[in-house]
Amino acid sequence: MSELFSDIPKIPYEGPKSDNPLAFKRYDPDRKVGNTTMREHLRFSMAFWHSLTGAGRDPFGDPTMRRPWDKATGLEAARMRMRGLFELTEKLSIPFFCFHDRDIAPEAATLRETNRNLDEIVALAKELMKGSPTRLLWGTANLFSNPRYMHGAATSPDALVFAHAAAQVKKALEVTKELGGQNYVFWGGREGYDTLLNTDMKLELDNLARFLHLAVAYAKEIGFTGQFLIEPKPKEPTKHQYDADAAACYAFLKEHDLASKFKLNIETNHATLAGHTIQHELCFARAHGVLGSVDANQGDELLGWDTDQFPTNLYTATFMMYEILKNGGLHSGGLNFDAKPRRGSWTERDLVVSHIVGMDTFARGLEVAHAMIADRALDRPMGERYGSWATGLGASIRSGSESLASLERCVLDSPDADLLSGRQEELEGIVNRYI
Ligand code: XUL
Ligand code: CO
Repeated sequence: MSELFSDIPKIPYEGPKSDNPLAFKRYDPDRKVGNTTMREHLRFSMAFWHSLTGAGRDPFGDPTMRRPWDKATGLEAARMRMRGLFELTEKLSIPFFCFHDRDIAPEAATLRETNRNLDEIVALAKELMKGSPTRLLWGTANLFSNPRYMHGAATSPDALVFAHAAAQVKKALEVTKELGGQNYVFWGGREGYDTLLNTDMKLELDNLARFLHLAVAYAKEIGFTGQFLIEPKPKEPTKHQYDADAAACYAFLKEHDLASKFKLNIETNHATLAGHTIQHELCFARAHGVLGSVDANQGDELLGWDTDQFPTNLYTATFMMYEILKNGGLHSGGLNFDAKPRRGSWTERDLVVSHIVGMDTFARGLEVAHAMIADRALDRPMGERYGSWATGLGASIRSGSESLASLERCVLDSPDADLLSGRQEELEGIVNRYI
C-alpha cells in the first residue's frame, strides 16, 4: 500500500548523543529497565482526535495543519486517516491508539447511518491490524460535540438526549470490543453545569450513575472485559464538571456502588486545571487502587485552559513515572498522548517530532524514577519520617488497640516528642541529582 507520509522514515533509536530530530535519544523500545522493556513500561498511545483529526483550529483562526487527506471528504478522508494512524504508529513504534467514535467516522443524518459509517471504518481498522503491531488502548464516545449535548449527555435535562447518549455508548462499546480495546473511557465533557439556577444537581448525579451502571451491564452482556475508566477534569467545557478530580470521582464511584468496576484515566493538564499537580492525582489514585491509565500532555503555567501540549517537562515525567512504577505499572492502561502540536507547528514533520520528544521525555523519566526506586533514594528518608508508626505506640494505634484515654495516658506527664525536619530541599536535591 502506498505511503501517506512518504517523507517520514521509520524512527530509529540513535542514543543521547544524536542531534537528529527524527531519531529517539532515550526511547529504545526493546531495552529493559529493571525486568521490563521500555515498550511495556510506557505503553505509549496515539490520540486519534489530535494526531489524525486535529486540524489546528482555534477560536480565532481556521485550520493550519497540512495533512495528506486535506482534499478528501467524508468516508474517503476517514479511510485515509485510519491508514495514516497505522502508518504513523508503526513508524514511531507506538504500540497503541485511542479514539472517540466521531473521530474515526463522519456523523450522518440518523444514528443508523452514522453507525453504518462507523462499521465501515472499524472493518478497515480491523483489516489494517492484521498486518500491524498497533493495538487499541481504549475507545470512547464523543458525547460533547453535537449540539444535542449542549446541556450534557448522561446529565442532560432531556431524557431523549440521555437515550441518544446511551445508544452511542452501546455502539462505542461494541466497536471497542470488536477492535480488541483494552479499556473504555468516560470523559464527562459537558457532564456538569454552567449555572445552578437551572440545574438539579442531585438528579443529574443520579442519572450519571444510572448511565454508568447501564454501560457496565451492557459490557457484561456482550462480553467486553476491558477496564472501564473515568477521566477527571474540573472545568471546560462547562464551568463545573462533576468529575472534577480524582478524589471527586472516587467519592462518586463509592457512593454509587461503581468503585469495583471503574479506575481513573488521569490527565496531566486536567490535574493542573484542578489546582493539583499530576503527581498528586496519580498518588491519590494509586493510594485508592484506581490508577488505570494516563493522558500524557502538559498545560501552560500562564494559561487557565486545556492547552494539551506535548509533554516535555523532565521533572513532571519523572514524578509521573515514579507513581506509575510504585503502582506496579499501568496494567491494561497506557500513556496516551492526548496532546497536539502548537497551531504554528503545522507540518507533518512537527507532528512526528512532537511524539518523539514526548516519548523521549517519558523514557528519561522512567530511567530516573527507576533508579531512585532501585536505590531507595526517597524510600529511605520516607521510612525514617514515618518510623514511629512501624513499631511501639504507632503500631499499636494502627492495630486499633488504643483509645483517646490510653493515648492521653501516654503523653500526660511526658515532655514533647523531638521535632522532625521535613528535609524538603534535601529531597529536591536528591531528585535533581538523579535527573
Ligand atoms: C478533553 C479530553 C478528552 C478525553 C477523551 O479534555 O481530555 O479528549 O481524553 O474524551
Ligand atoms: Co484526555
